[in-house]
Amino acid sequence: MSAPPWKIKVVEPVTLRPQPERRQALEAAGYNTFLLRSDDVFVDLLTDSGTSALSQEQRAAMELGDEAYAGSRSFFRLEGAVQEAYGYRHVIPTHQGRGAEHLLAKLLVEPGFLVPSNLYFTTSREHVELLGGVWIDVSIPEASDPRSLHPFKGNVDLVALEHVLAAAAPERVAFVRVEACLNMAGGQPFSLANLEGVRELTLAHGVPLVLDATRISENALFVKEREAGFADVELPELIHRIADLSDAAVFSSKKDHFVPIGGVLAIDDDDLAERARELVVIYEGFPHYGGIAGHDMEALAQGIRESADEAIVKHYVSQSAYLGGLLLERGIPIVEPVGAHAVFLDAKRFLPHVPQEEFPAQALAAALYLAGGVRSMERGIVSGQHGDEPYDGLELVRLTIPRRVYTQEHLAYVADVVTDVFERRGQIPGLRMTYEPEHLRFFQARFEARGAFLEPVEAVAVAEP
Ligand code: P71
Repeated sequence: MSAPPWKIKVVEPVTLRPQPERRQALEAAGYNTFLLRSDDVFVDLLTDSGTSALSQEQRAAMELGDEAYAGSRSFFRLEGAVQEAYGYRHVIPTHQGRGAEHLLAKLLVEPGFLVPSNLYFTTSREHVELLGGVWIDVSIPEASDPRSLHPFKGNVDLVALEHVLAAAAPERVAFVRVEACLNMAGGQPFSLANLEGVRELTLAHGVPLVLDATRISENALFVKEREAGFADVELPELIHRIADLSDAAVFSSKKDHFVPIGGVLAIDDDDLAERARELVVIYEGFPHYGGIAGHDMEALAQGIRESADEAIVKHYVSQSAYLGGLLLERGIPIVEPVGAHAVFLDAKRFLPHVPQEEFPAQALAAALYLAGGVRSMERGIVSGQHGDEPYDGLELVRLTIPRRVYTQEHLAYVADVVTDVFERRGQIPGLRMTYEPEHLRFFQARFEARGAFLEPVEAVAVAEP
C-alpha cells in the first residue's frame, strides 16, 4: 500500500468496548449492524457513504457557503464543478443519491416500463419498482461469481441487453442503467469498451443511458490500469470520457465526492431537465439547493475536484487491495478481484454449514462485531431477496473503507479480527428473522441466533489495537 497523499489534522477518538458489552450491544441491535450505536463500534466499515474525511480545502470552502434560497452562488460553483468534471449540461442537487434516483424514476418510469441494469442497487431498484417499473438484470454472469477473476465484472452482457431492447417497444424502456464499480458485485468496474457497446445499443434503440456515477473515479482508475490503451490517459480525462457516453447520471456524492450529505442528478436533455426542476421543488427543495445547504454545495464542489485526483483515488483503492491481500494470504474466501471501495467476504464459503435461509452473511457480520468491534454490512439474502421469490444469489459481507479515514494499522487489525472469526467459524450458527419490515428490510430487520453464538471469550487471538 502506498503512503497516503494526505496527513491527519483532526482526529475522532474510538474505543473498543469489552466483549460482554459488545455482546449486549449486538443483542440489543437484533444482530443487525445497522442498528448498532456508532459509539459501540471500534472500526466502522459499514459503508463508505458519507463517512469520508473532508479536506481542509472543503472545510475552508464551507465558510463561503451562500445560504440564499434562490440564486445561491454556491449552487453556481457546484454547477460549474459538475459541468467541468463530467460535462453534463444541467445539474440538479439532491439531498443524497436516492433523492436523485427518486426524481429520475418519477421522470422516466411508468407501470410496466423496463429498466435493464448491470445487477441492481437496493435503493435504485426500489424507486423504479415503487412506480411499477420492471428491473431487468443484464450484468455478465461473472458478476455473480465471487471466484471469477474477470477484470471487468461490472460489464453489461451486451447480447442480453440487445435481446431486451429488441423485444420491447423503445418507449417501454424507461432507461438503461449502468453502475460504475458495481456495488453489489463487489465494487467491480465496467470497461470503456463495454460502455461504448451499451452506448451503441441505446442509440440504435432510442433509449436513454443513465449512469450511476457514484463511484466513477475508481471505475476510471481501473480502466486506466486494466484496459489496454488507457495507461497514459489522465484520470480527469478518463472520467469525462465515461460520462460523455451517457445521457444523464445520478451521483450519491457521499462516496467519491467526500461529503457527509448530498447527491446530484445531472442531465443533458433540456426538456428532461426542465421537468426535473419541476419535480425537485416538490420533493427536495428549490433547484438551487435541492435539499442541502449552501455550505454543503461548497464542500461538494471542492470534493468533485478532489475526486479526480489520481493520487487520492489510487491510494484509496490500494487500501481495499491491501486488506483483501491480507485475507487471501490467510485463505479467507473473498470476492476476487478486490473491488473499489470494500473487501467482500464470501459468506457461503466462509460459513458453509449455515444454509442461505438462515442468513449466513448477516450472522458473519454479527460475529465480526462481537469478535472485534468491527462493523460491516450484510449484502446477501437479507438485502437482495425480492418479496417471496427464492434467492440463491450472492451472500456477501462488505468491509467498506471510508475515504481518508483509517490507517494501515486499522486495516491490519480488521484482518486479524476476520482471521480470528474464520478460525472459530464453527461456533457461528444461523439466525432467525424476528422482525421483517416491508421495504428495504435489511435496514431495520431484527434477528436472533439459532444457538450459542461464538464462545464468550474476551481475549481473542488478535493483536490488541
Ligand atoms: C452504500 C450506499 C448507502 C446505502 C444505501 C442503501 C443501503 C445501504 C447503504 C448508496 C448508493 C450506491 C449506488 C451505487 C445509489 C446509492 C444511494 N450506497 N447508487 O453502498 O452505492 O445513494 O445512499 O446517497 O442515497 O453503503 P444514497
